[in-house]
Amino acid sequence: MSVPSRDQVVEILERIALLLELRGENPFKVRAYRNGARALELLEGDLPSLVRETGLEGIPGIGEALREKIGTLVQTGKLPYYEELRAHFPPTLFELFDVPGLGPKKIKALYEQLGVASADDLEAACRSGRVADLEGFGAKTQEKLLHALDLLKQGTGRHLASAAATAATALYDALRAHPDTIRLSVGGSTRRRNDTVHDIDLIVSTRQPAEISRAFLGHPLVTAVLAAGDTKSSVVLQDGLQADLRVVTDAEYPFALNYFTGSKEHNIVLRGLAQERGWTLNEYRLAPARKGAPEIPKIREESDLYRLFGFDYIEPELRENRGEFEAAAEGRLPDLVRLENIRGTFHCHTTASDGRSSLAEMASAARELGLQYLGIADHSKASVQANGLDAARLKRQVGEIAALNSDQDGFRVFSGTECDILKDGTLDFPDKVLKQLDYVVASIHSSFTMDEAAMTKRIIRAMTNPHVTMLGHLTGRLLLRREPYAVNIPAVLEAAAETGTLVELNADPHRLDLDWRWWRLAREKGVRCVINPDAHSVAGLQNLYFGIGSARKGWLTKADVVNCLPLSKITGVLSAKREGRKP
Ligand code: DGT
Ligand code: CA
Ligand code: ZN
Repeated sequence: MSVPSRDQVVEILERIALLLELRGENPFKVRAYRNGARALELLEGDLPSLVRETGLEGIPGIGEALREKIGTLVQTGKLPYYEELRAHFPPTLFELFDVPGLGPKKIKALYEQLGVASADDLEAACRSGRVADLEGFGAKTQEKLLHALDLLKQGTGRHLASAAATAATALYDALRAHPDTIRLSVGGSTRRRNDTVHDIDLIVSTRQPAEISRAFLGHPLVTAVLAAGDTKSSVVLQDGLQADLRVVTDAEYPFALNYFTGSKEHNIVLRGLAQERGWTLNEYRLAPARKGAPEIPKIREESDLYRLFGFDYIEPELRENRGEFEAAAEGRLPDLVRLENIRGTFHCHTTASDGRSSLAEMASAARELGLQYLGIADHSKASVQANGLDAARLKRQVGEIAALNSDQDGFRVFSGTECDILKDGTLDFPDKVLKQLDYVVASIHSSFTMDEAAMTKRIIRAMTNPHVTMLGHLTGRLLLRREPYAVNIPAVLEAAAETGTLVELNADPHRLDLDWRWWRLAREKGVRCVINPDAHSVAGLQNLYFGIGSARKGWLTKADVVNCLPLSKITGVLSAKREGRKP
């Protein structure tokens, strides 16, 4: 059984509310589900343990009927009440939930007044202009919806790395525990730590292929079987992710692992090198292709394969045919940064703005993770939608942080802000406010549609402020949802190097911004990276894992990432720009 995450339970409650509304049920009942969803979002602690220990008793906003349903969901992974309710509607209706800008109210209007029950219906209705005529919509909304649908289509079948990682880990753990598994690995784009994933690949070696395949097909995450065989099985998981399992003998394993890790471009180069020597390389073996071909030594591991061709071991993240072979041949592959190297992090939110965990909770969670420092950067006042802090509230927070630090030893909380960059490139706080902080993250949260020259100028102007320590999520992209805004990235990197501004690798799996492809250029220009989780809760600190994946894909080492520095060294980095030094 797989335990649904809190977000999934919240989403199901939202869906129940909408379905009840569409069925014309009692508005109080509808509201009970919506309120329940809100209450659950705000609840602190781990949901399954809360259910186990308290049965969710006595929580405002969650009545008895809801308690029971949430309990069933959390304990069994299923809710018959919801399944039954859902059966009354076209299954495509839920596609509308994935369209950015559509909430339950708008979905109800579209469904009831225009009969829109799928993403395709919505597109047709927008194209015919009927959506604009609906009350509460208008031409502008219609246009935005069309654009959102377009983005969704491009992303069809792709999933965030975080969704893939969760599912891949569950499948991996189940197969790892199987007595017939010899060797096992996740492969494909998940192993290469790409930011989005089409499907999950798993590679296993065994003497009992039928047993292993049966275990895979029977996994509770599996909702449909696309193919079932002794060498390859394909399934669809909850959330629509697809997963492929390749079952091989242990002798074949290093070849299968290497092939199904990819990338395709990387594989093609290796296969070409094999051909040059008179061998053929495929997913099962390396074999002589002609008489008199050189003898092939025993290959037990992937590293043996690389060594055979004169390469150092190439980490999966680098296997994109972007120079890794040349570097591996010359012994100059970077020693990639690892999660354990991170000593602290910046750009975290608390309940003071739009976070869900308090300052004290964030600090103790960071400590528990073994970090030496944590930077708090709540939103500034221009981000009204995120309950941004004004100067007075910020000042109070600085006081709270000072008090918190007074009884910590060896751990420090830094006071910062995620300060909005206004339209003209000035900052949302005057220098006299920024000066009181340990550091400043400057980010764009408004006026996304400027042209490239104006946007570039805006960002560069913000970086010339000596108090701006780091630039937050440089392009503003939301993976699979929102394109980056138009900005000249090399020019911004140039200015970052010149002004001594750090550039964030925002580790939120929705962002992973700046994209991994830019970090080699950034490094060449002398820009230093800071990996930030943009955490909005204690759980959000785990985002660091995804940031590390992108940093590794970007060839970054521990020395390139400032938050690998210990507490004793990081303070000097934070104050460098203000003091006219390079960080
Ligand atoms: P994605 O799209 O996120 O699933 O990306 P991958 O890289 O996981 O791609 P996938 O699942 O289609 O295939 C897994 C690996 O198998 C891929 O990284 C390289 C290998 N592969 C797949 N098709 C080909 C091919 O036509 N030629 C070669 N040389 N390798 C292939
Ligand atoms: Ca794949
Ligand atoms: Zn932000």
